[in-house]
Amino acid sequence: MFGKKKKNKQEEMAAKQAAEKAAQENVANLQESENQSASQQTQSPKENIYVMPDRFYLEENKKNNKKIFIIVGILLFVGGGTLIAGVVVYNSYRADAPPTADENFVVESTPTPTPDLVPSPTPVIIATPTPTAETDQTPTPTETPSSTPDNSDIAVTGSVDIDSDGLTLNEEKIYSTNPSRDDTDNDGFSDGEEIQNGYSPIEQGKTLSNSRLVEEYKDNRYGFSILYPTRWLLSSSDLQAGRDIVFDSKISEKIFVHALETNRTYNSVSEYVTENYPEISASSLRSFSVDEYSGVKTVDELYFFLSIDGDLSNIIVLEYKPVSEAMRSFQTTFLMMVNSFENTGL
Ligand SMILES: [Ca+2]
Ligand SMILES: [Ca+2]
Repeated sequence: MFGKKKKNKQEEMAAKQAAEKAAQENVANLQESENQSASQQTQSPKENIYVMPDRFYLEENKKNNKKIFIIVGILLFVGGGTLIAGVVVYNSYRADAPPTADENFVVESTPTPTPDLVPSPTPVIIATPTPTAETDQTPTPTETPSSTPDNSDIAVTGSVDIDSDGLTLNEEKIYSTNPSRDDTDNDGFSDGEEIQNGYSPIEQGKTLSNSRLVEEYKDNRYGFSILYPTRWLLSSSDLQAGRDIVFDSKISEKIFVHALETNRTYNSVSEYVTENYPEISASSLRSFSVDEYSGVKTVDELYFFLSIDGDLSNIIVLEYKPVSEAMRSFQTTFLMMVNSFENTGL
């Protein structure tokens, strides 16, 4: 009997323990379920936040897309409009500029001048050396004025004596005589005769030295004087042993007076000439004298060699250089100058 009771007690205890265990398990289950529900509760608000904004965002994006689309459309419309307007204006300008000609040729023709213009600087650079060549040539022109300008044509054409009075046209000009009248002052002597012998051909009974037609050159170093046309140019240059006086007609013909100091003794003027002027033959020399001077002249009357009283330490040479020996403009004038040659004394 007691065993049975014990057994029942044990069974009751076991049942109690089982019940307690079950209760604990329930509590644990409850807690677990509570935790789960709590976790579910904490997750659920997040889920709501994410889900709802997504829709909103989508709608907003749609709205933004719409806006962008409209703006782009407006921009395209405005841009396209201006582009079309620009094309229209450009075409109108192009239509105004070239008439009906092919535009392709017009466009091609415009670049062609540009290559032409590009080489043009190169000639300019080439042209710069040309001035230097001109400056190199400048001495040549400066030489021309120093000597008489070439009027040889005038000298030749003016060497004609139309009225046969002994004066050429060039001489009639410098003495103001009538080129078609042989005796301008009507005194019975021809114009050339009067000039050669020292008389004025335009005023009766007047000597040349008293007229305005000639000037007198006086040389105090060598003691002589000579007349020459007033319209001529006079220049002189000193030599190492002498002096050169140049009478320039300004039309390529000149008359020289060479006053020379001889450095050796000569027996005669002819000897001096043959030794110092090899181009002059002794047979062409003729004796000549004027005032106190005596000497020789060449037959063609281009040279006169003079000295005073056989004193051969000084010799005066009168020389005429015409453009051509056949056509001389101032032969009578040269003879006038020779005849006017005078010893003025030292
Ligand atoms: Ca004449
Ligand atoms: Ca006369």
